[in-house]
Amino acid sequence: METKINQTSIVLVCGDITKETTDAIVNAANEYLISGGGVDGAIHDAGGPAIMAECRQIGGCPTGQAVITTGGKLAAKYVIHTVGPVYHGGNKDEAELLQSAYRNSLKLAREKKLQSISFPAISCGVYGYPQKEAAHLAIKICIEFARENTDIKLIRHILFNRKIYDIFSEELSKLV
Ligand code: AR6
Repeated sequence: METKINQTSIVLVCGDITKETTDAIVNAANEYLISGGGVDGAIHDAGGPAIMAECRQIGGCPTGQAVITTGGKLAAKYVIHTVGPVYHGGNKDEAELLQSAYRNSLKLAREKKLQSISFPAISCGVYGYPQKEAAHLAIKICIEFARENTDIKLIRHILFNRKIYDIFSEELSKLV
């Protein structure tokens, strides 16, 4: 599924983010930047140890913030590591922190003059965010960013299975 906001295409696909060829892929990391499971483990496995070495140098990343490393052996030149919130029921600023994770990743990509970026469904795995609400916020932030900034031409959301792809598609249809 695809839509265009100003000069930015927003695309949803089912797939594996480690195969993406956008300038950057986003990692759903943890605050310690220590490789865990899920998409984080897959990115470090595919990208090789250089990414972890850079993460150690950086030292950590607070929830809602983003940092950047090179892409190691990945096709993407950069990995933007962001930390989504752990979902604790919705009253712990989770929505604001999830939006910040998307917004700060996009800002970092813009600062680095990147033109394309791929996101996984941040916080939608181990961190337990309700997927429909997470999808709504993810798409909303990307649409807002595309309305205000024209430098990133392509934002891809890489959804790991059909179920979450359908959830993101429904939210995208509602928001455009
Ligand atoms: N490509 C795209 N999406 C993927 C891939 C992949 N290769 N692998 C998994 N997903 P999660 P979180 C999906 O748990 O909830 C890690 O241990 C997955 O199906 O990776 O933000 C970190 O170190 C789900 O829809 O991230 C943190 O400790 C989505 O990616 C913690 O997990 C996010 O699931 C972060 O948890």
